[in-house]
Amino acid sequence: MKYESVRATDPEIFEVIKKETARQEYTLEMIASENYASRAVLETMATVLNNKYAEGYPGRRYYGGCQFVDIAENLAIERAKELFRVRFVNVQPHSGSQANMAVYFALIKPGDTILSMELSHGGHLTHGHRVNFSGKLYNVVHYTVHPETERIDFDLVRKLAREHKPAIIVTGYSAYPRIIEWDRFREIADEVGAYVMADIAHIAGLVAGGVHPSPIPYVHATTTTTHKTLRGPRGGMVMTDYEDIAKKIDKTVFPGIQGGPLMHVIAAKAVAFREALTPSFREYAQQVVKNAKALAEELMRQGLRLVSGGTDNHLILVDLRSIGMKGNEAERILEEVGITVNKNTIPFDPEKPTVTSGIRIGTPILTTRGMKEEEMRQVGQIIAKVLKDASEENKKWAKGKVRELAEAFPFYRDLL
Ligand code: DSN
Repeated sequence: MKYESVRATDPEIFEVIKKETARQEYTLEMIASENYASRAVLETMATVLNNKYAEGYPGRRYYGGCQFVDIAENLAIERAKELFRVRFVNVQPHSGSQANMAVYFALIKPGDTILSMELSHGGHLTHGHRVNFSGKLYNVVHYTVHPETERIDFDLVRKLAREHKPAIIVTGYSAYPRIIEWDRFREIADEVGAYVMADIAHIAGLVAGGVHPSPIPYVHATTTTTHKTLRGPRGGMVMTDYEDIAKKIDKTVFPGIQGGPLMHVIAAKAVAFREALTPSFREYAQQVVKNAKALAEELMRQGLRLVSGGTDNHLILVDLRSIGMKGNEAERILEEVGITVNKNTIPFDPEKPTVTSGIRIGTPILTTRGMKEEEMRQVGQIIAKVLKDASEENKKWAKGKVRELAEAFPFYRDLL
């Protein structure tokens, strides 16, 4: 039996762990921002490294006894540098939001203008949404995708940049299925004297694996989470090739916005980066994209319209108006049959964010489980069939097919 101590101390939480492990094992998780971390990453987080205070940076801490956690943080930094071919890395941000906060606080002042993608077109709350600190502290101007191509509207980005003279242009998205042309952002930023920040939280694993161009040579600062396509522990990171910016970011992360770093998580980041430096991770990243393309093709073959007509990365945005359905309804039906996705606004969505006209589907987890194009075609058929006709008979069939696929690709079975 796993987790004996939790069971003895807290049977209720033990039950939660057991049920969530079974849920992840026996359903098809297709939330584009999630992944299944390796056993080594999970084990590292459940260690005594959790106990250590280490405010400061390796060799410059405010506490004694940091000699071993210093090794862990230095390993995380050096591996991240190698993985992303970058000169300076801060591995302490607790999350992607804090990584983004660190860049804003380091580079721009309250009241300055941020030029970023509209949330409903694939942006992120921390890219200036009014309910987020970024929208409250800064003047925010949004660009969108082009209404016809549904790809970044660079003419609009240039026009808005010239008009509003932003202090920073933000790129990198949470629901954009296409390659991002970093050089075009830098060209516009240089024209108006702005910084460029790339938030690669979603595609970090694809960048590391060489299947999406890296923003590092083009932007002033790159932020990421470490748990999405990168497949590490839940956390954030900031990277830059500029020494002066790196110094400002270090001071902003600590003591500016955070206290003690999560040393167990930083050590797990080091483990994940070591895994990501292997040839098998490059194969994984390639397969994530191949799988997304195979799934996209099948969904389109079944008559579902995809935003921008397909995908270049790990995610697909389905425009459910093509089958007369709303995002919240589709999310519920798919969850009922064991496929987890999230409702998502599509560009120029007429529906509220709690309803939406779309769903976002990602392939990182199924690829981690070992599934390939053939399984993606089957998943596409299941999704299309139940969404087009959610009859009891179809749902029963879909549940059976989902269970069969999940059982054929075990991942956390021995933890049950
Ligand atoms: N929650 C993440 C996502 O799902 O894309 C973004 O923070």
